[in-house]
Order: sequence, then C-alpha cells, then structure tokens
Amino acid sequence: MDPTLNQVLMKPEARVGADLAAWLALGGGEGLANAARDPRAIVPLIADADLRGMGGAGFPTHRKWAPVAAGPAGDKYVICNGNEDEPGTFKDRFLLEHTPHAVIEGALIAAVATGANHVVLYVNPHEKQAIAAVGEAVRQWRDLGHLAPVEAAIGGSLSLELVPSSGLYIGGEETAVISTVEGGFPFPRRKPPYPAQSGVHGKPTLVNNTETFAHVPGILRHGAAWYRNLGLGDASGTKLYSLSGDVLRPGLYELPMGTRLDALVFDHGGGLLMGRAFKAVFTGGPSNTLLTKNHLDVALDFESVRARGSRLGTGAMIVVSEGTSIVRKVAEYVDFFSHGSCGQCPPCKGGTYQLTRLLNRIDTGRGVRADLAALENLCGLLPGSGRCGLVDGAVTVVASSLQQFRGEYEALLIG
Ligand code: L3W
Repeated sequence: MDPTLNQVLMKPEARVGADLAAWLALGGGEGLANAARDPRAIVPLIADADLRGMGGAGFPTHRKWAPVAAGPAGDKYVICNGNEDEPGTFKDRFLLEHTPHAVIEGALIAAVATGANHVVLYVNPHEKQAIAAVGEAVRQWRDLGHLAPVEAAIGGSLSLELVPSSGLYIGGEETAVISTVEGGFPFPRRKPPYPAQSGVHGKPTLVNNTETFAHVPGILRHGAAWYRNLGLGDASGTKLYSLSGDVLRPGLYELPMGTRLDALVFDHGGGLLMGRAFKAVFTGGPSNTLLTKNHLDVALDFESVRARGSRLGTGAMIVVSEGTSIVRKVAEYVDFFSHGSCGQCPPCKGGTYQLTRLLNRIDTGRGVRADLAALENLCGLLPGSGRCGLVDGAVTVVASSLQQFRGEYEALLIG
C-alpha cells in the first residue's frame, strides 16, 4: 500500500519548513483568506467537519472555539500546544518542523473565529529543530505583512509569538500551559473554570494541540465534506498515528481516522519484530487502558476506541510482543509519570512514587502478595486526587494491566 495515499499534513511536497513563500505557492493562505471573508461561518464549519482535539481528549474543537468567540471583548488568547512529551508520541514535532505554516495558519484562523488578539506558539525547547522552524516561520508571517487579513478581521493589532515551554511533561497540560504563558511554573489548575472562560490573565483562552490546528487550513480551503470524507466509517479526517515498540517499521503514519489497529500494526508497521506474536498495545500514550489481541479489529477513532473501553489519546500506539514483560513496561511508564508529577498535589506525587516502588519490587522478583494488594488499594484510592489527570492516567494503566495480565504479576511474586 502506498503510504502517502491519504496524506494531507505529511504530503512530501507540503514539507516546506519555514519557507512562507513556498507554503503560499502551494495554496497556503487560501484557508485564512476564506476565514477572514466570513468569520462567523468558521465555528459552524469546524463543527460540520467534526474536527476533534488531537492532544489526547478528542474533545469537539468547535465546542472550545464557540465560548471563546462568545466571551467578552478585549484581550483573548489562542495557544498552540506544542509541548508534546507523552511517551510514544512524536507527531507534533514533525508538523512544527516540516510544515509550521499549516499550524500557524490554523491558529490564525482560530484567532479570526474567536476575535483573539494574541496567538502563542508554545513549543517544547528540547525540540530544537521545531523551535528554529517555528521561530523563523513566525518572523516571516510578521515581517512580510501577512497578518493584515487577521488584523482587519479582528479589528485591531495581533501579537504572534513563539513561547518556549518549560520542557517539562506537565507543561503540556492545558492549565499548566496557561501558567507558563503567564510567566509562572507549569502548575496545573482545577477545571472548571475552563480556559475558554478564564485562561491567560483571566481572559478567554483557546488551547488546542498542534495537530488540531494543522487540520484547520484544509477544512477552510476545501470544506467540511472534504474533511469528513477523508475518514473511514463515521470518523472524519486523517490522523497522525505514532507507531513504536516491537514492530518492524516504527514511525509516524498519517492515515484515515478510523484505520483499524491490525492494519496499522501489520500492513503499515510490517508486523512484529522477529515474527513474534502480538500481545498488547499501550494506546494514546501509556495512560489509558491497554488494548490486547482481542482488540486488533478496533477502528482507531475516538468513539470506536472508547466503545472498547480505552481511549485513542494522542494516537500513539506502543506495541508489545509476546516475550516482553508488561509489568516492566508499566513500571517504566509509571516511573515516568512519577517524575513528571509537578508536586503540588501530595496524593499524586506520593501515589505515583509508591506505585513505581511496588511495581519495581514485583518486576525485580522481590514482590509478595501484599504488594499486589497494595497496588490494587492505591488504584482505588488515588483517582480524582489531583488537580489534573496525571495521577488518574498512571492508575488507569496499572489497573488495566492488573486486570488483563494478572497472571504475569502473580508469576513474579515470591510469597
Ligand atoms: C469549554 C466546556 N471547554 C471540556 C475542554 C477542556 C480541554 C478539553 C478536554 O486531557 C487527555 C488527558 C491525557 N467548555 C469544556 C471544555 N472542555 N469541557 O475540552 O478536556 P479534558 O479535561 O478531558 O482534557 P485534557 O486535560 O486536555 C487530555 C490524555 O489526553 N493523553 C494525552 C496526553 C498528551 C500529552 C502530550 O504530550 N501531548 O501529554 C493521552 O491519553 O492523559 O487525559 O481542553 O478545557 N464545558
């Protein structure tokens, strides 16, 4: 199968980097021009296209844009979240590096739709090439006079800037993004109020993932029906799937939203390394319920994955083959979350630390039955105890692995 067949965002000819003239020569800018002609039509069009938030939650994009558009006049912010640090997720850095103008144009269209006068590209400083490309791309939009249609539409001046994130995992959580843009440490805040109601300096703020914005210019240019028809079944558009783990051809795949898991792993990923059997996949980043060989037929879109008890998340798929220890993998991911915890909610910091300690004890052959019981106890106690979802995600993967691979845990116990 030709891997470029359904590409929109990753089309080889669209990878023009920071060269704005090359982007415009490809038809870039047409979406923004259409948007500026009729700003009120944008939110209904995004709704009709059924564009979803690609940063993990799959929340309908128009439902975030509408309250910002309806918010009080004055300062409003649009933030493109390019912090991307979820294990197994490597899509946003590709877009920011290879096609930054698609992302920026999408964010500018959001500014036109919502009346925002601040657009922030929030990028992980560890991704040096992405930072360089976005910095240069922003400079070209500003210096070459291409912000004029946006300023005419919003009736005032627009600030467009690159803000490097802290590079910390928690800095990708949307309220931590807001804390950082305000100049503080990336401490998450409780929701509600949602950023749409009270974000940067208390102003209406739209935070969308990088991939979400990258889809927007195409929708404005070609229409909602075009976008919907790119997906399979009831799903809309294309999706960037980050495929990694025990597969022959790991990598970033742009495929129709709703592509089946077995098609991704076997047709595109070439199957498992050394002909091993498929065991499981950590889906959407390792903070969700594991999918197993019973789920290989699942369509990888938000609704279908949810219907099978898990979540599509960022579209990351970390494949595990028979012969690889689930307990080891879970211990590694929970350790990552433990280090990523910001520390402001003691149950999260202490809870993820204790989960890691118990998982490591069991994995290294020092665990007893009481350790397993303690793990289960924590899985019951911890959910909902943090300001953000970090601890809930860590618990989800532990609980799911205990439910689906309990035998592996028990086989490691020494008493
Ligand atoms: C206005 C309302 N806005 C909800 C907005 C809300 C947010 C979005 C979704 O989670 C998940 C997380 C990770 N008016 C609203 C409203 N909203 N009601 O809708 O809400 P929520 O709280 O479910 O989203 P979230 O906190 O953004 C994202 C999971 O994705 N994940 C991804 C992690 C990815 C990274 C990365 O590096 N890119 O960290 C993977 O599974 O665990 O549960 O915007 O404001 N009435």
